[in-house]
Amino acid sequence: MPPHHGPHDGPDEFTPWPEALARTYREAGYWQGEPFGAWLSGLARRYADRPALLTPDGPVTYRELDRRATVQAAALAARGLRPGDRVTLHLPNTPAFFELLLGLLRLGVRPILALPAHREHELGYFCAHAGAAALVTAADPERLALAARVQAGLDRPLPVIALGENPGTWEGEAVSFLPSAATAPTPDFTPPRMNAGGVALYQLSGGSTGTPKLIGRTHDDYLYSIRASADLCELGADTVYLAALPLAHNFPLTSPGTLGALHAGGRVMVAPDAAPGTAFPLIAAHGVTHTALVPALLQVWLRALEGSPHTPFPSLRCVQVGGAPLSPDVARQVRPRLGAALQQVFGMAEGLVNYVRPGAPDEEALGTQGRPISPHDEVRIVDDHDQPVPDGTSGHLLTRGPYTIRGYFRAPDHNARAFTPDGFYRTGDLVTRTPGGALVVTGRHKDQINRAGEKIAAEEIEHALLRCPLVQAAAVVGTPDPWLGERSVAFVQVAFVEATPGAPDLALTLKRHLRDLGLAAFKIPDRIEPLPALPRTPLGKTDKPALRALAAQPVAPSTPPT
Ligand code: OOB
Repeated sequence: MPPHHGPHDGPDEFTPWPEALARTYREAGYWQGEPFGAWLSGLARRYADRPALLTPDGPVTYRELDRRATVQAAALAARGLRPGDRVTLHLPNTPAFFELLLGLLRLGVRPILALPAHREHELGYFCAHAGAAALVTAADPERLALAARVQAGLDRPLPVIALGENPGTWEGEAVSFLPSAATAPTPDFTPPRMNAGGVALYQLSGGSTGTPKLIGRTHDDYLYSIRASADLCELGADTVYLAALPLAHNFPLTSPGTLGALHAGGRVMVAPDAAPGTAFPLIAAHGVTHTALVPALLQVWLRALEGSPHTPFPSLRCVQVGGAPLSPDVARQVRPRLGAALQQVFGMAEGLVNYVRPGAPDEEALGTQGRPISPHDEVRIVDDHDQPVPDGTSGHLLTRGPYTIRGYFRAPDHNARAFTPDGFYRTGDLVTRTPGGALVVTGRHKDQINRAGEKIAAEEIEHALLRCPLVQAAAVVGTPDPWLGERSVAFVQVAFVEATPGAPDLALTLKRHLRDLGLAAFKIPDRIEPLPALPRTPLGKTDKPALRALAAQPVAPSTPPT
């Protein structure tokens, strides 16, 4: 019988794998029919009184983490959340993230994993698009003010559930404060029965379209990627994993990330941010063995260690780097400066994750982005007509497999373009395959900017710019940057430019416009340049290659429009 996905899942909401493949994945032992709640109970039995989380208030054992998840599941149920509901989860990097995430998963409520940098533009969209039953956030004044703005922007009531004490600054409507589970008594709560083939949570697509896409990951597929990643990365009970990147992102969450470290019986330490001044003392104090960084942060770490005579962290074994292209020059510095092995990771929230295998020769470790997790990950490298290219030639990466989605949530038109008829996901990445079978990312075909690992869909920013009455046309492109990988440049054709002395500069006006719309700060273009008209292709589309060339010039011409 095909798996049941949940009370709200129509065909636009979840695209199942074909039954024959689903059977293969079950028979191979990838999909174990175990939902997250049962997985967590299993960890609590297996690792019992061992520390799971290292927190400023002391260690939290596996048994205690399991208990706290139950406390929160019961508390969330008492606030009216029901299995199958969707909520937007917007939390900072704190250990309490795990009691809430695991509490929601145990209750069968599906969190949309928003990033800390998201603001009312993104959070409002997720809540509206997904018909969220609540916005779950932290009870700090800044997040509460943001939650009130999200509520105000929606045309239906949105309950807010805020973790922590009421700071007395609430300005919105229905809010309920959720005490920390640490001191709460264990409730009498029986978790609902759940189908592991159903959606557990929603990851977010980096995307290339006007609106972000939601990625429904099932208990079965997500747990498979976590277990397989933890095994492949050789995590064990002696692993101490430092989460320095935003906890909700797929890389630090599951590749193998915090959940992989927990699966292996290791310890997880959460850094509030990834600055050397924050992360370095934690690595030293807690004997961190593994961490994950994007290339831009790796460069910040390496710079902070410049001139240091010896490697500073005897415990550190492996630094994973992924999310954006890593230059071989920077890659080469990891071992001598950090005293740890470099592991490149090339993954995506939609599924497929590639790892350089531990112990791989330097040539592969420094110069490739690894190989897929699973023998059942199917990878096709094709030309513009979907025809396979010979090995060693760059082409579009298409993929399907036991943990790669078959369709985004409520996006039928986009799905028709983003997936082939036989279910391969068009990643938008250009890659080659080495004779040894490893993938090398050579470029990108999607209209996206990868700014320090944070993905910006050009179209989303273009739409936002067009909402300013001054703007007649807008195009956003990336331009290479030695530190961030890429910076974003917006070219705009404007109705007029105020040349009055003292009048606000156009770039400042437009940046303020974007901020006022509530866009995440990383999406605000680094540069905004007026052009008399945007260059067009013969077909009348914006000529982005021409704009990229323009953006890469040392000083882009800023001729006033006519
Ligand atoms: C990870 O996930 P997303 O969804 O934020 O971004 C995916 C995209 C990829 O399609 C690719 O364009 C880029 O990010 N990317 C890389 C890369 N890793 C990701 N580009 C070059 N080299 C790499 N190593 O970024 C993500 C998810 C799980 C694990 C690691 C990264």
